[in-house]
Amino acid sequence: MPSCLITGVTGQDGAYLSHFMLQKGYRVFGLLRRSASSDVVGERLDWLGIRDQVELVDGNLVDVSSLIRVVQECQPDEVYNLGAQSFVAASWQQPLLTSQVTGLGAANMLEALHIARPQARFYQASSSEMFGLIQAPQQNETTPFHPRSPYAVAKLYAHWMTVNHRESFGMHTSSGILFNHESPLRGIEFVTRKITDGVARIKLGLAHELPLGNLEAQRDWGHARDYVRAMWQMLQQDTPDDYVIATGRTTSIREFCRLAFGYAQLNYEDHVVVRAGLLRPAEVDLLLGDAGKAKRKLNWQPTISLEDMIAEMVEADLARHRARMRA
Ligand code: NDP
Ligand code: GDR
Repeated sequence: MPSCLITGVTGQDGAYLSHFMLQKGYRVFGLLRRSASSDVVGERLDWLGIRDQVELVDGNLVDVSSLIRVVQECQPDEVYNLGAQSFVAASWQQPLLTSQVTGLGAANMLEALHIARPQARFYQASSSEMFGLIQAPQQNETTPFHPRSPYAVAKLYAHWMTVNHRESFGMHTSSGILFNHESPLRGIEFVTRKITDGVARIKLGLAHELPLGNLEAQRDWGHARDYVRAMWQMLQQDTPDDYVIATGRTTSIREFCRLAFGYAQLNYEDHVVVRAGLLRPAEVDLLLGDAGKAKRKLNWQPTISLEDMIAEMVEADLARHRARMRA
């Protein structure tokens, strides 16, 4: 039975990837950092009905000794490094923590593998945020990077450490440069989920307003279910490499609002209010990915449209709030 270790297993992608890997017949280990609120840990795994099938092991990305121990214990064939302080806006408030977890954390995981299991295949969760102040209208693997936040700077370091372990030690390390991907399991602080949750609350009479920041930023949004498949596909290749994963369609936050409120027969203009406090010190105005390489080499393509994803997210948030109202 092949095995994998997933860091960030309690996050959006960790949950969907665990589900995907279990279906593929893997034994799935998930790195769990200690928390005082252990009763709510694993909510997303519960949502997907796989909480009991994922083997949780204690460790923290900032503690390399814990990673070495976990790797020695689990002897994984594949390691997916999804753990991060992943909220861009918070990275200006906590730049050093972000550097330690999102940047050095990846280096720690790579070193743990280098020491304890160099033959394991490694996936690094790189990000379209690394393109930042974009240097080409559509971004692919050859587009130069220009990070715009402490988060993106940390991701860029992790990305190059991944490339460097491949080039220096011949390790099978790949980096997926994933554009934004969402789902009903997206954290509530990210704009898509904040909007679909807001739509649900407004529709059910629990709120009237939805405060947002920059409505004109544009993102290339896909569905997390499609994107975790690409992670696995990358590690099945004989040769490790870097791949952009994106839909090739970009949409503004304003248009996302129009679609999400429209799905619930609401007009976003009646509810969305712009708050200056939610603007970022430096913005990434536009992201639009070209996943041509992934299509050619991995035969990967997205299958879920933005409209279908929005419908799924709004329905899930309506169901959550209805359940809370009944309780
Ligand atoms: P989430 O924010 O949902 O999940 C982050 C995960 O990292 C959580 O499981 C969290 O654990 C864990 N984590 C945080 N700090 C540590 C630590 N010190 N040690 C171990 N684990 C830690 O992120 P997503 O699932 O959305 O994203 C997965 C990865 O992909 C991240 O690295 C993100 O930066 C990257 N990415 C995401 C994209 C997206 O659009 N979703 C696009 C491109 C890249 P806990 O539950 O304890 O907080
Ligand atoms: P992003 O996602 O920064 O692209 O990073 P987020 O959803 O936070 O922001 C997207 C865009 O929406 C604008 N925006 C708001 N954002 C939030 N969170 N809240 C608001 O109220 C709001 N109003 C407008 C932002 O300014 C921004 O332009 C995500 C994360 O998952 C990263 O970890 C990942 O690497 C990238 O996607 C690709």
